[in-house]
Amino acid sequence: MAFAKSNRLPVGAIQCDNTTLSLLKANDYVAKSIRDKMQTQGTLLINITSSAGSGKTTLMQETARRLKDKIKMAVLVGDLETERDAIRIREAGVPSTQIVTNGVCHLEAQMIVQAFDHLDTTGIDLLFIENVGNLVCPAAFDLGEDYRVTLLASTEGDDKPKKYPRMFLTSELMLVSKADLLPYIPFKVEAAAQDAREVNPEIEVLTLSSTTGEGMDAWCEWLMSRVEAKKAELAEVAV
Ligand SMILES: Nc1nc2c(ncn2[C@@H]2O[C@H](COP(=O)(O)OP(=O)(O)OP(=O)(O)O)[C@@H](O)[C@H]2O)c(=O)[nH]1
Ligand SMILES: [Mg+2]
Repeated sequence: MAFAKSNRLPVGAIQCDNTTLSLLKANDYVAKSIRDKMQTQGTLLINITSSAGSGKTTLMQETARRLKDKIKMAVLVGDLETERDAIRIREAGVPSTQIVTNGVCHLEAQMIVQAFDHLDTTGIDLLFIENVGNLVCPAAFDLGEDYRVTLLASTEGDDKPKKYPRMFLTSELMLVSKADLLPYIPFKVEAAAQDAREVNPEIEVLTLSSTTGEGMDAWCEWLMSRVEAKKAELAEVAV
């Protein structure tokens, strides 16, 4: 019986994954190319995810103010519309390029590659990607990052890690943000941390406030130790 046209292969053809059938598989190939580029440059790449309004851009601004004189930092930031977040981050003193997704609810690896045409990452020690604000679809797309860091604001409720498990399963660090509001709302950090660890036993948890600066030193130390580790990897490869 003859095969359907879509299944016919010429004799001797190279067998490859049919990426046209799988968006996520295609995304993985592009993500690998980003990971390889960052590895070659010794750039630490961090994907920042959270619900809308959990404090990602404010955290980028405060992190920039603390680290911009110590290391070279840059931020790619995704939103459905407007350049507002990139403008805020540039005002904090680091290069930032806005990726406008025109309604797409997450960033994809191919969008990051396109953004590289507008942001030169050569010599950058720490590149952040601020993802589109939601805990659902950004979880599925690898952007070639070394670490995924998810903010959970105290105002969102401590029940979210179990309700949006994939995001917490794929994150290395959960940041409980807006800690300055904890005295006023019924959010239990330990309950959120326990749920996150039940989803992902490896996840680390830090609590911070970009407004008061509480926990910012521990966050910056977490970052700097990983920037140094990435540089050490590069030096090892060069030997
Ligand atoms: N009380 C308090 N408010 C904060 C803190 N961090 C951010 N905010 C406020 O929360 C609101 C949203 O902050 P953004 O940094 O814009 O949040 P975002 O996650 O970047 O938002 P999207 O990019 O739209 O998803 C702003 O009004 C901030 O001033 C914090 O640590 N404490
Ligand atoms: Mg933002």
